[in-house]
Amino acid sequence: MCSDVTSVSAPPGVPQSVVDWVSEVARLTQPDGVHWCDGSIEERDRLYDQMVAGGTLIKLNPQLRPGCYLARSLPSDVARVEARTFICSELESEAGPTNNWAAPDQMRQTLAQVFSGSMRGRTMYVIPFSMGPLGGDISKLGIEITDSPYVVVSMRIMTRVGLGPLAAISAGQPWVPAVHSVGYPLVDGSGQTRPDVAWPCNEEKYITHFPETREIWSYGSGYGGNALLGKKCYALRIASVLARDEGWLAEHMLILRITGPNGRVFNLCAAFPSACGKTNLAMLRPTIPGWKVETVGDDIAWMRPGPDGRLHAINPEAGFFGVAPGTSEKTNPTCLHALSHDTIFTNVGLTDDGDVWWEGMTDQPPAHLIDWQGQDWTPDCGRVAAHPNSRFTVNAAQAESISPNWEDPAGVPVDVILFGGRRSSNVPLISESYSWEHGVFVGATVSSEQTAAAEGTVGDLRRDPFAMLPFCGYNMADYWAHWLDLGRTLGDQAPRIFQVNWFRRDAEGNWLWPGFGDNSRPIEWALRRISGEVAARDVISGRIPVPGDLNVDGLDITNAQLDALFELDPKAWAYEADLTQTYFERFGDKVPPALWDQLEQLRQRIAQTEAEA
Ligand code: GTP
Ligand code: SPV
Ligand code: MN
Repeated sequence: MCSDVTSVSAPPGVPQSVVDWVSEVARLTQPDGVHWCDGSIEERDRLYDQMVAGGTLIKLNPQLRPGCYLARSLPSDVARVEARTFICSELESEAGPTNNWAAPDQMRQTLAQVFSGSMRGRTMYVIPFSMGPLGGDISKLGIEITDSPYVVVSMRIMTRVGLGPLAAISAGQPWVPAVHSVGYPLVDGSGQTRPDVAWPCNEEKYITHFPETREIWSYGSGYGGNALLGKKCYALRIASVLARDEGWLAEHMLILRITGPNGRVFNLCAAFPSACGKTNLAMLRPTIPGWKVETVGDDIAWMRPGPDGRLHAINPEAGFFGVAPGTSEKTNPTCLHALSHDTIFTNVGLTDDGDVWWEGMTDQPPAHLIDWQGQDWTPDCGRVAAHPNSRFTVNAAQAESISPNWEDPAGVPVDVILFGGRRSSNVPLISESYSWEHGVFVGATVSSEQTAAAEGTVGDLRRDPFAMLPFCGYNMADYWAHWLDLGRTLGDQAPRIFQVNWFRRDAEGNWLWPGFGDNSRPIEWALRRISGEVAARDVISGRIPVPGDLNVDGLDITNAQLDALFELDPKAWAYEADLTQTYFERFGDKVPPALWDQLEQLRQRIAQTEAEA
């Protein structure tokens, strides 16, 4: 058992403050030993072998998926747990009405209890990591302590881990501490042992953030954003607080680079809620000639005003933790190809020849496979083969679309920002915001149909401002004010803002828009707007294409369908405006006056449209 400082045996040069923190966590959690991760391939392969031997991972057929593994989690641990996610600021008002708040002192007591002895019988891994290219001006450091080897190998794909980040920390750079335990000790307080299980976790879960002291403590889950603490916990919840204090933005956005037919390059960021198409858009293959797309990031953007006065974005991550179902040669070939080797799959189906399969991967499902819960599966068995939130973990460099600029520490200058969500009605295919303030209003009022990325009822419409509902580390209304402030700083150098909706349906429930590669078409229109090449029509939601300007060449779409994609019903919009008012009222006097003003202007546009009808 690890009860004294010396047994932590840190590598040479690690500052005493780091050693003290690791020792303190070891004293609390009482692991059998401490392993400082160096990030090497040997270390990774040792952990893979160990997890295969222990049943956590299944090695896939090396002929079909070299370097690939399958993990199956427990059915109770398949997604982020928003109800168990807490912002522990000193003041409840700091967390705001959209976050679960807990008093920091009280949460510390709870954590001290649940973490006490939680790593008994296990190894405690210390993972130094960098979010963003190591040493970059926008990048930041952290150390995750975890008792899950699955987390170690996943963090190695998703972030930059090991000796480089440890050296930067040792040189005195600031870092964020993040402690994770699956909460399944193998030895109890009286020394009784129990065998390990394939997916250790605990029914009791706490995903906690301390914004004032910039700490993360996560207990009870081994899955995704609950456990890979560099991702949502650090790069969004804690980073959004840092960003507010330091004048930048930490966003739930993909980043892509588009080169137009005349060689002009645009950089685009887009915020869509979880499982609403960021990974797909990040690897867009345009169906219109002359446009080329490169991927910079698929989930998170850190954006800062640069020396040129423009907003510059980096992808703080190094990998993709993406939704598997629906990924196919038709929808996202680039992504599918990236998954051909060196990928960890979680909760997908296992075919009889040792490959993976999920709903939507092929038109013809395999005749038999083992489903995500380890049971025999046939196409007619009435169950899904892959969990709807099953995911792949893959290094970003494996995408053939990855941009040569993706690791530029200075980031890429952002020309355009999209806000979107899943809306079967009301929200048009694309519309341009009238101003930065209007764009912030559009971002603040995004609502979207719930997906399987978190617990809850799939399909329920919920507000998801800036796609940040589960990820903003402070009061959402203050976050809106921060966006407005940043707009004033950027002035006429600010990116142009558009709202998009790929998910509109007709009366029979069919998609009105083909989506995927064809999303290049509305984006082309947005870029032509920025270049001043096309006019627009001013409508309720913003500026939409003049008929004929949206490129639908070669597309099998009727004029009636196009009209339906842009239909704006003033009555439905008036109803939504009322809902927005009620929504804003939840934030009391924190709502920036500029957003109330935007609501008033929206109501005027609705009234004007009704009067003209
Ligand atoms: P997180 O990783 O949870 O933040 O999600 P994400 O936004 O990266 O989601 P992703 O790109 O993985 O999309 C998830 C789902 O959206 C998949 O089932 C896709 O098939 C579906 N999807 C993506 N783009 C489109 C589109 O243009 N049209 C339609 N109809 N579905 C889409
Ligand atoms: C999301 O839910 O938005 C994700 C997956 O990107 S997770 O990392 O689990 O948060
Ligand atoms: Mn996400």
